[in-house]
Amino acid sequence: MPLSPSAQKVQDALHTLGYALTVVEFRDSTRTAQEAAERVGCEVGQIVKSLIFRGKTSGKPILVLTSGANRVDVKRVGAYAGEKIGRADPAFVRAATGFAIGGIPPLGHLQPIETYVDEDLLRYEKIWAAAGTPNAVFALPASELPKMTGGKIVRVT
Ligand code: 5CA
Repeated sequence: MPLSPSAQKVQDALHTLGYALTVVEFRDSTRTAQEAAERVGCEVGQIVKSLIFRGKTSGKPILVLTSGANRVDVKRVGAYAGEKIGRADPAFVRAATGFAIGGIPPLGHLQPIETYVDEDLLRYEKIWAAAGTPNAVFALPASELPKMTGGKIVRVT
């Protein structure tokens, strides 16, 4: 089965960056971390949640790549960003990334986005991230995520 256009965009971005990683698209939903973990058969903590926040002063997007087992502390991440941050609405998320909520990938966005990587993800050897649609994911070695995204490794909880 060919990938849907948004999943193909992520596959192309991976190949362009030189990663031999493969996007997998499922018939059933991988919209939530729980569903994604069920589809691929891993712990929910091994799922990368790609969450877009908005700087309350700058208005710029901020991407937090967090373990599916964690809840982001917005005060903590705001301190790293140097301003208060809040959850972004779906239209802002799409404008910043080119993708819809539920399929936001960690890379391949319309613009470079300031990125933070949850240190807890690095406890795992293999992790899975969304790949452009609410049915698509790709597996990667956790150690590759910071380099792949230009993200800063931080505690987010
Ligand atoms: N495909 C899965 C696993 S990789 C996935 O994308 N998970 S996620 O956590 O990265 O994306 C879903 C997240 O989007 C939810 O945890 C929630 O924080 C956020 N979200 C869901 N609905 C909205 C909404 N209406 N506005 C803003 N954020 C939302």
